Amino acid sequence: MAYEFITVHTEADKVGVITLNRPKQLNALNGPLMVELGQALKAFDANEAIGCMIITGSEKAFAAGADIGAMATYSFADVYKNDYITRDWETIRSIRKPVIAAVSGFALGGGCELAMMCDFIIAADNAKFGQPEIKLGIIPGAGGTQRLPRAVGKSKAMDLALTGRMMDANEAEKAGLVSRIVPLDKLMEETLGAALMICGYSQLATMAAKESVNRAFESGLADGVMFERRLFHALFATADQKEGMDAFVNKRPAAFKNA
Ligand code: DAK
Repeated sequence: MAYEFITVHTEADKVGVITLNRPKQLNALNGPLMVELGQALKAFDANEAIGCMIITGSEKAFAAGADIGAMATYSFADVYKNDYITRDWETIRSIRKPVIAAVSGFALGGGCELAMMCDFIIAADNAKFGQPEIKLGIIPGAGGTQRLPRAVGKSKAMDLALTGRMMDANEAEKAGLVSRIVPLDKLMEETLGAALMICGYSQLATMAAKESVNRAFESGLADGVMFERRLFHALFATADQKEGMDAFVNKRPAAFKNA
C-alpha cells in the first residue's frame, strides 16, 4: 500500500516498522497521517507473520505535535461537531500486538501522547518530551493529562503540562516515562533487538501480557489481578505453554507456533 505521510517496511519478515514521514514539519501529525498510521498498524496487526511493531520518526523529531497550522482556525463548532481527529487517534488502542515507540528528537504534544500510547518507549539520548499545548492556549487532547501522570506521577506531569517545558531523555527515564535510553546511532538497532526478542515468544503470550499490563490502568488491583489470573490459567490451554515448558525442561530452545 502506498502512503504519503508515513513509510512502512518489515524487518526479518517479523517486525513491522512505521516511520512518520513529514520531515519538513518535524512530523507534525495531521488527520491524513493519523489515518495512514491507523491503516498500517491494523495491517501489521492482522498479518500473522508480524509479532511486534515499531513506530519511529526522524533523528530530529519523533513528532513535534499535532499540526498547529491545520488546527489554528478551527472553531469550537468545527472540532466538537466533527469530533476533531478523535477516531484516528484511537486506532492504536485497538492494536493487540506489542508496539514500541523508538523516539529520537522532539516528542511534543500529540507526539508525546502518541509515544505514550505505544506499549513502551525506547529513547535516543537526544530525545525531548513535553506537553507544550499550554503555550498555544489549549491543553493536551490525546490523553496527555491522563497517561503522563500515570507514567511520571502528578507533580512532574503538572510541571510539564502547566509550564510547557521539555524534559530530556535522562529526566524521562528517571521519571519512568521511557524504558531505556540508547545512543542516537543505536536507536533502531536496539529497538529492533527488543522487537525481535518479543517476536521469538508465543504471540498468544505477548498479546496476553500486553492486555494484562494495560488492564492495570483500567481497573482496581483486585480486578486487575483476577484478570491476570484468568489469562494466566488460559495460557495453559495453548500448545505454546507445553512447548515453552518442555523446551526448558529438556534444555533446548523453544519453537513457538502461536497456537
Ligand atoms: N505543527 C505544525 N508545524 C510544525 C509543528 C507543529 N506542531 N512543529 C514544528 N513545525 C514546523 C515549523 O512551523 C517549521 O516550519 P517552517 O517554518 O520551516 O515552514 C518546521 O516545522 C521546523 O520547525 P522550527 O523552525 O520551529 O524548528 P526548531 O528546531 O526551531 O524548533 C520545536 C523545534 C519543536 C521546538 C518547535 O518547532 C516547536 O515548538 N513546535 C511546536 C511544538 C508544539 O507546540 N507542539 C504541540 C502542538 S499541539 C487531539 C490529539 C492531539 C492533539 C490535540 C487533540 N485529539 C485526539 C482531539 C495534540 C495537540 C498538539 O500537539
